[in-house]
Amino acid sequence: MLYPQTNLFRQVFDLSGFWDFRFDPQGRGLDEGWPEGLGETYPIAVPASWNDQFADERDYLGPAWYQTRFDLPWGWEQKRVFLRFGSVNYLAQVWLNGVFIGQHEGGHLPFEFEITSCVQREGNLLIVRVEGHLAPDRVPPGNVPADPLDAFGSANYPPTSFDFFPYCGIQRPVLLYAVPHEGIGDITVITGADGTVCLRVEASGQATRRVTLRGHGTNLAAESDGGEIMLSVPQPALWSPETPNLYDMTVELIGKEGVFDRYTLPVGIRTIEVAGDALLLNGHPIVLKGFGRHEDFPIFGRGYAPPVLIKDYALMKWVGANSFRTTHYPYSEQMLDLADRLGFLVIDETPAVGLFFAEEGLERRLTLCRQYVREMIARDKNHPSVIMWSLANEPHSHRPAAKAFFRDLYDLAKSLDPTRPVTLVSYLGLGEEAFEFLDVVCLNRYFGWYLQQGRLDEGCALLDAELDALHQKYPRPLILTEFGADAVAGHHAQPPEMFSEEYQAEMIARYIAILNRKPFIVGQHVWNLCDFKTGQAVHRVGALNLKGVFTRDRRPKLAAHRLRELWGGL
Ligand code: GCB
Repeated sequence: MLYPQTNLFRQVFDLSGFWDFRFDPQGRGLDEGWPEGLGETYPIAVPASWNDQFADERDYLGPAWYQTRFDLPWGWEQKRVFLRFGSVNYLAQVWLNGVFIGQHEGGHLPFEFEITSCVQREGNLLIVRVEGHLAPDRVPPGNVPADPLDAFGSANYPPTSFDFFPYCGIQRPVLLYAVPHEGIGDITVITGADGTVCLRVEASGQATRRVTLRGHGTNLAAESDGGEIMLSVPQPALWSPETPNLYDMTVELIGKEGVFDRYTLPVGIRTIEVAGDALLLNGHPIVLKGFGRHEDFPIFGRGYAPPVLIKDYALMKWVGANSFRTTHYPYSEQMLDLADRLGFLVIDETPAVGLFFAEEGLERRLTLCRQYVREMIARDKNHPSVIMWSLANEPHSHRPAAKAFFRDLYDLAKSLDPTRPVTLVSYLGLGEEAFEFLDVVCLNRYFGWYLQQGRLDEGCALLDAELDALHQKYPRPLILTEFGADAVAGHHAQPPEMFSEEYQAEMIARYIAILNRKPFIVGQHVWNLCDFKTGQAVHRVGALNLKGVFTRDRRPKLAAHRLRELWGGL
């Protein structure tokens, strides 16, 4: 799926701004004809979650309705016109000029509708109904009934099956874009460390495909009438965190009258593979140092907030990190563009967090997970920064159905992208049977926090032993994808005790010392880069998870300084 762009043949128009908004707690909108106009409304900023924009309604999860009007830019009558949503959480239903044009389930991934036949030159009325209820047969699930098999159920409020606030609304940009009637549909780029760049271009219409690749002293071109196109870059400037070299690639379609469509994208030449216990980037072992994170900021909620992205990269670089996981859903496309430019290694994760495997709703959850795997890979396959797909975070895999569920998703991911390792992130450890076929073992651990509370010696000894046991059972690279402790900024204790900055810093440093001793550990991701908003629960003071090494407004705690020493950000 290509991100819309503007050039001689294509054009993008961003509908971000203040839209009209209306809550619909009684669910009257459909009966009262709101698809044709909302009547009385209040202004709302788009994109941004709705929850923190008003004085009340923080916990209201929908339905709610959005409305905006637009005219077509000049010259678009000759084009195909699409409407594209970057992310709407959770269920979106869309009407244009009173006509229902489609719906999409699941946040954090883009969807689009062709509107060529129903868009007017002037006075278009766009209406979006959004609904974010938590339900056991949605992914991620919510309102999950207690399960006697694994003592799991939703206990917090709102009743999520995950530990972050279920922000709702239009959270990423809504774009209107125009492309030629015949043109480039999709591009897939696969690179080799020897400098081969292999391209698949999907296009409609009779055309020659011309590809040019420029940068780092190279200026190559190739043409083809279909099928794959191969380029070979002599002495390639490979992409890596230390040298995030990108080439400019341009794909053009040429017909009888000349060029009639063009698309440009940055290309990083690199390989990623698992070999024995190692994770190899361009044939060399790498160790991921970084974080789990959240798209989370006061007032914006989970809304796209460009300065926060820049700040978070600056903080990660300051600490010496080279990597992050898109916990627990795919991040904005802009975040990945920046990862390509700035040299970060990304584990890209689907929104499948907190899955459970009771019979009821299972088929539906699997269907949704398949959809997310497809949509994520279609969106992110061309980013050199993305080095691994994560199918899920902390599934409650106690029932036998879990293994077949993940086998299905693993095979799907591999069939769509045979070039990247596929994993899932587990808290079960030895009991996670999907590790039998996954390429990399990813584990979250909080010994010395949720267990062995206040007893770091005991916790660290357990961690040490478990990592070895896990590696013996599943001999492949292992990443500790989460570890950390809550710390109230400004709370200090000597000797360290839980919730003090000292305890958090010491726990993280002691974990890292253990990880550094084990050659099969190829990654250490601290939970979390920043404090973030959660639902209400006794263990979430102020409805915040305080495991950030930075506060929610991005100020360092002691642990950030300690990490900087350990990871060489100094
Ligand atoms: C986990 C989850 C993460 C939570 C974290 C915690 O294992 O993957 O979503 O926020 O623990 O702090 O409890």
